[in-house]
Amino acid sequence: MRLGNTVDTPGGGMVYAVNCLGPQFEGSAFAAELLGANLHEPPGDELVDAVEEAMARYAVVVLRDQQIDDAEQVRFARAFGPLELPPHMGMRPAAMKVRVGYGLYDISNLDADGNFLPEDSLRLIFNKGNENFHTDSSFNTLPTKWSMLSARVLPPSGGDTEFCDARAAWDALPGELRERAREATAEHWLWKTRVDAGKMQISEEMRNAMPPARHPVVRTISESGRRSLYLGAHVTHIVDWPRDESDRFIAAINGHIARPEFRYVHKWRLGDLIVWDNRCTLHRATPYEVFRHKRDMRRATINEYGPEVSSTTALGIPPPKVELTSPY
Ligand SMILES: O=C(O)CCC(=O)C(=O)O
Ligand SMILES: [Fe+2]
Repeated sequence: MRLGNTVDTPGGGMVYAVNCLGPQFEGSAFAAELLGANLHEPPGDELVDAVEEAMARYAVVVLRDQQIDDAEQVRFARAFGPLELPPHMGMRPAAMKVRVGYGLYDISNLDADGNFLPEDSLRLIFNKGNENFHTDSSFNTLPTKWSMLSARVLPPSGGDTEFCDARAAWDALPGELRERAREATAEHWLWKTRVDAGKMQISEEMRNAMPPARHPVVRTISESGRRSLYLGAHVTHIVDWPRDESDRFIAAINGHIARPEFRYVHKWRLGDLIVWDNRCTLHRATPYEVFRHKRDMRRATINEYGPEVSSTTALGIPPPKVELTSPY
C-alpha cells in the first residue's frame, strides 16, 4: 500500500487506496478514506497493517462501501484490540430489549422494533450529549483506543460527524499554554454533559457506576510518536487548580482544538465505517430531525489492551438490583 495512491503491495496481495480527506498541515495530514477493503471476510494481515498505518498517520479513516452486519463489525474491531463493552451505567434494566449485536453501542434514534424513540428516552439524551466535541469514554480509567462507527441507515440531511485533530492542535499551541498543559491532569465524568444540559437526574447508583477518571492533558500516541491534547466535553476540571483558572484553561484548550482549521466534517455515505483514534481526536454529531428521519449507527469501541469487559465490570460494580424502568 502507498498512501495517496493505489498500488500493488509487495507479494501481489490486496490493493488498497488511501486518500486524504481532511486538512493538510506542514508535515502531517488529518482524515483519509481507505478503498478496497471487504469486511465480509475476516481481516487479513495486509488490511490490518494498512488500517494501522493509515490510522497512525491520519487518526480518522473511512472504510467505504462496507454494508456489514453486527458480527462482521465486531470481528473487524477485535483485529485491533479488545472490545470495550457497553457499561450498565447503574441504570440498564436487565429486561431491556437490545437492538444491536453483542459488544456494540447503539447510536440510533430507534427502538427494538425500528420505531422512533420517545422524546424522553435515555438514548436520545445521550445522542444529544454527543453534539458536544468529546472523545469516547475518556471518563474510563481503561485506556480507550479507537471507535468504529458503521452507517446502516442515514437521514436525508443533517447527522454529519465532525472530527478535530488534537495532534495538530498541540503542534500549533502557543508556548505558554503548552507549558501549562504539560503539567495538567484533567478529571473526566460521563454525566457532565447530561447534568449541564439539565436533562438528567443522577441517582446514587448511576453516580457510583460511572465514577470520574483522571488523565494527563498531554499524551503521546505510541504508534506515531506524536503529542496530542486530551480534553473534550466530559472534562469537569483540572485537578488541584483553582476553579476559575481551571474553567478558563479548559475553555481555551477545547476552543483551540475545535478551531475550523483542525477540523474534518464527514458527510456520511451508506456503508461508511469510520475508525477514529479517541486518544488524539475530538468528534461531535450534528443535529437531524430525530422524530422524522431514521439514523441507524452502530459503534464498536476498543481498548489498547486488557480483558474484553465494560467499565462497570472492570470496576466490579454489579447492575442495580431493583430494575429501573427506561424506554432505552
Ligand atoms: O452520531 C454521531 O455522528 C457520532 C456519535 C458519537 O459520538 C459516537 O458514536 O461516539
Ligand atoms: Fe462519541
